[in-house]
Amino acid sequence: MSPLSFRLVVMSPLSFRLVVMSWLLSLGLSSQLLSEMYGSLQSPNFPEAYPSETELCWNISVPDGFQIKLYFSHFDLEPSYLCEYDYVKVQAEAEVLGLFCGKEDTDTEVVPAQQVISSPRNSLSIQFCSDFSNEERFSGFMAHYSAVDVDECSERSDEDLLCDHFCHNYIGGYYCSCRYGYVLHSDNRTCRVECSGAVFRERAGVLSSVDFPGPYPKSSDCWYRIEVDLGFRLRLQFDPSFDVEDHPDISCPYDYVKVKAGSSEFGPFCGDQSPGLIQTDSNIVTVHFLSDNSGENHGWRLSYTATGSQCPAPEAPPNALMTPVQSEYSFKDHVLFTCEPGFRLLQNGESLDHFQIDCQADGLWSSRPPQCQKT
Ligand SMILES: [Ca+2]
Ligand SMILES: [Ca+2]
Ligand SMILES: [Ca+2]
Repeated sequence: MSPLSFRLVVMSPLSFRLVVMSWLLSLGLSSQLLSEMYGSLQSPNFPEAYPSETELCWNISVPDGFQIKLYFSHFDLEPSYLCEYDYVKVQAEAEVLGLFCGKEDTDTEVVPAQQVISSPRNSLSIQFCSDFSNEERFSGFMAHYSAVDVDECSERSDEDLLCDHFCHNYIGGYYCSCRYGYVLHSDNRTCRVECSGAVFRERAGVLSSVDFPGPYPKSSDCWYRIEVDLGFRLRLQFDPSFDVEDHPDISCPYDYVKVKAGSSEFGPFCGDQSPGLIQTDSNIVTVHFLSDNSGENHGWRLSYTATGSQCPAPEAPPNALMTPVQSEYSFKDHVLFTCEPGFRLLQNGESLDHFQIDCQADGLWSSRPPQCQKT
């Protein structure tokens, strides 16, 4: 066990396990684990000549959020065609970052010289191999490594890890934040909105996805309720401009709009085809809009109107005057009857100046028209 490994033993149970593992490995594979934030490694007997028939491996592992920078302060190995005799190989996750031998660069040999080798992630392995001879007494190598912070905000390699709005780098990690009005989702990267709870009570109105026609927020679950007086029926008209993330084969697996009216359901809707006009039989409609954690789509907008039940056009009895005269009458419309001069108005045997009937929620008039009798 090397002095470096021995120092690790007192650190933590995890380090202890790793050291034991590396010690066991070293019995067969001569492999050593380096898990400090910085350190050095060297060929056996350095700065004396390295032994022949030797294979050694150093595995450097640092915490997530760091990468490893490695450089060689000394390098002197036997030169050979494509480094087939003695060599140092630097690898990260099965990718070879460097294969070195010799004392200086030639057509077929590469030395690390001044270059700093960076691991893509938080691990790096260095392998040293010597063949059966070292007659010229090459002195081997000395290398140093250090863990450096990964600036996740500027690297932006993995789209799934990107912050939706703002990214803040710190040493050993990063965090995301959101624009005003948005809240960070529990995935810690997408920004959602609080968009539920609104109740629309006017007889006509407009509702849309948040920020329409800008891209709608991710990871959001929005419930909109339209509620008008009993007897009205809600009619929804979606704008032709409609853009909700879809899938070519599966029906709306990511984002969708659904409309619920009484026992009827419409949707789910997604894609770029507007749902158009939806006539419901209900005075209460719920619009549900769900978005997942990715995609940039422009969303939707709809305008709604409440129409009352239709009553049949009443017929004015002889010698009666009726106002207003319309082609259609619907819920909450009134009609007022009076009689021509020389006639009196009679309703249920009562003599009145005028008489009003109302179009009711069920599409029937509140009463029959009155009679006009000659005085
Ligand atoms: Ca050799
Ligand atoms: Ca960082
Ligand atoms: Ca989406």
